[in-house]
Amino acid sequence: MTAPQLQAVRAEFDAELAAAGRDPARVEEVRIRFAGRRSGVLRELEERLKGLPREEKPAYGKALNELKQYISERLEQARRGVGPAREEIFLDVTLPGRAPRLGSVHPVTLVRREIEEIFLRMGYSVADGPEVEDDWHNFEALNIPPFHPARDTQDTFYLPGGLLLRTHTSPVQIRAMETMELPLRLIIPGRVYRRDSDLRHSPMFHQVEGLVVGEGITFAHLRATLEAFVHVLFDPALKVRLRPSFFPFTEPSAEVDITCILCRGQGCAMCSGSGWIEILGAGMVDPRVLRACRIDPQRYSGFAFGCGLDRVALLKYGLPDLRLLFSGDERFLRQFGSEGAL
Ligand code: 2U9
Repeated sequence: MTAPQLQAVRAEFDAELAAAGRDPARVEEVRIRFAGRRSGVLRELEERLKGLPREEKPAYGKALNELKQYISERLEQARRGVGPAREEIFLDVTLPGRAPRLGSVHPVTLVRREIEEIFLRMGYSVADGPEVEDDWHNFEALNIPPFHPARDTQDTFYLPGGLLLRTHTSPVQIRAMETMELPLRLIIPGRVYRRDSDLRHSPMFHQVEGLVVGEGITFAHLRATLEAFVHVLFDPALKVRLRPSFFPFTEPSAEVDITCILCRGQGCAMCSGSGWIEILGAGMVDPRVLRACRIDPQRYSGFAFGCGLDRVALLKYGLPDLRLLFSGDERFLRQFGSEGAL
């Protein structure tokens, strides 16, 4: 056995190890065949060393040791699955790194934060309250008598024990008026629930409501506040229109329209040709509501407003279908702000 013959053994080993790939059982077969203690090829070659003429032993011994070292290193690499071939494939340091996937901020959250910011700058506080409510805070104190259609089982999710899922965030304002000192300026964003589900209605949706109570609060304050609000939220060039309306908890009441943000008042499909889009409901807090919260309507007055956050998100981002907001579809959600995702 000469050094070139050892080269041949090495080539044979390389070929078999390459054929074994990353299959641990096949790598083990190669190990046994070449490095097995009893009958491996290396063991056989060691035996032959003994029978060589004296002068040939050093050169052969050295070459055999190198081969043993090589085989043991390559087997170890193969067992760990990091042979040179694998490094060449998987360690291309010129490839761009993989960016970790961050979440994105839901469009309704974006709109809620924006609205909160606008009112915080006007001196308001942000409040919240329970989503499971009692009849008093959700209806009675808001001047919604037992026969009012808003109490119809079609609209309200009733729970055992006389409780219900709040149908608006207004009960939070009732709780605030019952407990907080006057004057107060609050906005309340939150989830509300109604038994309604179609193209434009979801059984859970989001509202933001506002309430100001103090001495000398007038309808002019209401109008100026809502104009400032929609000018910052949408566009300072928008016109704002108040239409007389009715809500049990406000008197007088109004529905608030803005110039259609799609056609700028020309008339289009979004505004049904009218040039106007309804964006808010509002009014002066009904004296009966103030009295229910033990506030003297002779001394104090207040205004309130309400707005559907989901609808604002549809308008602001030009979305075609409310249900997109609740689909959880990542392809949709990924398109929205990812800054400081949490
Ligand atoms: C108190 C007194 C008055 C809140 C108001 C509206 C008018 C209104 C709707 C807008 C779209 C609900 O999400 S929506 O469907 N809201 O039109 N909300 S006034 O008035 C209050 C609230 C609390 C104590």
